[in-house]
Amino acid sequence: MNTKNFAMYGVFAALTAVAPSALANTTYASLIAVNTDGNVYVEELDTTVGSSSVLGPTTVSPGGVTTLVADMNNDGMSDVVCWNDSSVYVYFGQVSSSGSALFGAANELSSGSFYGTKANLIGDVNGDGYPDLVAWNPSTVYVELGNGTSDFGSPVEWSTDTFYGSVANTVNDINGDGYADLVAWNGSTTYVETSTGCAPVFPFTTCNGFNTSAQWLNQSFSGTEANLEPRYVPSCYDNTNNAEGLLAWNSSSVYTTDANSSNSGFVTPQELSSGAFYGTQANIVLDVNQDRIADLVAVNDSTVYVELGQCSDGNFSMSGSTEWVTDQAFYGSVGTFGGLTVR
Ligand SMILES: [Ca+2]
Ligand SMILES: [Ca+2]
Ligand SMILES: [Ca+2]
Ligand SMILES: [Ca+2]
Repeated sequence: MNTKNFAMYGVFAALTAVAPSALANTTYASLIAVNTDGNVYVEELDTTVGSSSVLGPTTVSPGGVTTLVADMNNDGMSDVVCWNDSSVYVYFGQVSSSGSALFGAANELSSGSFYGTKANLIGDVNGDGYPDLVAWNPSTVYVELGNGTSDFGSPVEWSTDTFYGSVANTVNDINGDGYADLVAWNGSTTYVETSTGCAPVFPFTTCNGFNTSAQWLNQSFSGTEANLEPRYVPSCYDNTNNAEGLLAWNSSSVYTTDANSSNSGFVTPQELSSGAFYGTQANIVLDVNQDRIADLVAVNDSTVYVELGQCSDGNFSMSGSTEWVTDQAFYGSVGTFGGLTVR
């Protein structure tokens, strides 16, 4: 998982190498607040405790089905994805300077009926580097493969199994093969459908899309505050696999689990953080201080608390809770998301 994080920083390095003018730009770990009136604000977090900068608004049309934040075109800046039942729009993040918009004009990624009744998610299921749209129904999962910029084409059925979780449904690369997988969270069991990376052609003669489901964890694992499958879970640099893990956030504990060494199940969950620590508005995994170690961010109405991930002699721990932003009302009525912005 940290390999991907290193790769992310590698991309920034490459960009600055070929575009000297970009040296003036700074990347921020940011909170992105989307409101029902369409106004999107960005709060750029300082890498050390202190004041933060609130920018915006830029106006979008929030999705009738869901609104998400992801980097759809792989330029290192988060984009806002607004998902409706018959259209999906992206507003690409752009380098902002004083007076310029944080996000560009609406760009239609998908047209026609396309959404799931269980979950609507973004993940790179075919491993080409471009995030894809995943519409999850109780007994079908449809995918529109991303190309970064324009119309994603028609939805393709990647799974025809009855498969979903009663607590949460997420998509990320669980077994570290580069293809994002489906994870169904039930609270006392967790099941996975791994991706083959191959888009099936009806009637599934070419490949399976997602493999049939397998139980990966047979014990209680879910959070009352958030059930996340972050791009990377807090860990030290010497992770031996690239798989991404699960994070269950409760009001007074945060647990994580990760794929076992054979990538066939989850290891016994470990407690990352104990004691009361959660946000009433959002609970986010983000690298706030940009040391390539994931941190926990708890967003309240007017405060932001952070627990920094830290490594010592290969052992991982969380710092205590720190009030990172004080007396700054910042959250979105549609949602508050973590991301990267560039200014
Ligand atoms: Ca982007
Ligand atoms: Ca893809
Ligand atoms: Ca995978
Ligand atoms: Ca960090």
